[in-house]
Amino acid sequence: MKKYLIAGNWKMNKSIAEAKAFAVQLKGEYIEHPEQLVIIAPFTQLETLKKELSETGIRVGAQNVHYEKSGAFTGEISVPMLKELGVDMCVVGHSERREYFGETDSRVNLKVKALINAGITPILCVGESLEIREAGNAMLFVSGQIAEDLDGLSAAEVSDVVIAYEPIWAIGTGKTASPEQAEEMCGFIRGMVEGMYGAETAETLIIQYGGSMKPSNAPELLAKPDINGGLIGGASLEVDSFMEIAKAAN
Ligand code: 3PY
Repeated sequence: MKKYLIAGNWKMNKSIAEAKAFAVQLKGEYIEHPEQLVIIAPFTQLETLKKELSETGIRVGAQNVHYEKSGAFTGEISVPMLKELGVDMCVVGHSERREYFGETDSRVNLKVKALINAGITPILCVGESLEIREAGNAMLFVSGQIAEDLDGLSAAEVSDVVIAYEPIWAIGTGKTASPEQAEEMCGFIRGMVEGMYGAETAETLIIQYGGSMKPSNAPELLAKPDINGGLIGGASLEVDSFMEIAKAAN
């Protein structure tokens, strides 16, 4: 059976009360595969969401982490701090962090390693800008990101990583990659992982598409063989649209 992971990336949205209300409403839904769902929330909401969703099988993730365990890093949150809250997953290398906060591939690599060592699943985001795509270099660029971001990891460790392909030109622009464009890149990523880590790792790897996924385009995207789910921005903020996308994954 094809594996799916439907992740709602809330970005910098919602109060604690709003997060709780979302979780309460979500718990009222009939969810066939709760293990396929994860809410990626701001740090302030993680404890509430973990508590509210504890009996449901729905997982909770963070949007960023520091790779050092502790120290003089004002404003940062470490892997053990996430672990203490029972956080299951953590996004790393989202294009917004790369663009606005100077996140480099070498830092992404350190974060991926620190998360894997602690048993938290990294959702590693990669993706090209419009300029790079139009120059015909999208695959070259994405393969460079993946090679650096996964540098030094064993096949077993890579099996614990989720990769999210998020073309930058489809984030917050309302534009979505066509199902064919998304499948082409996700298939390319799987092929690359096969070349680096073997067929078994590549076959079981969860590769998500992200970038303006919504109820209207999710069924076609999620039907593609190499797309195992979505990293969903705006459409994950409401239970109804999040659930519509989740249902398209079955
Ligand atoms: C988007 O869909 O806008 C995202 O960036 C999801 O991570």
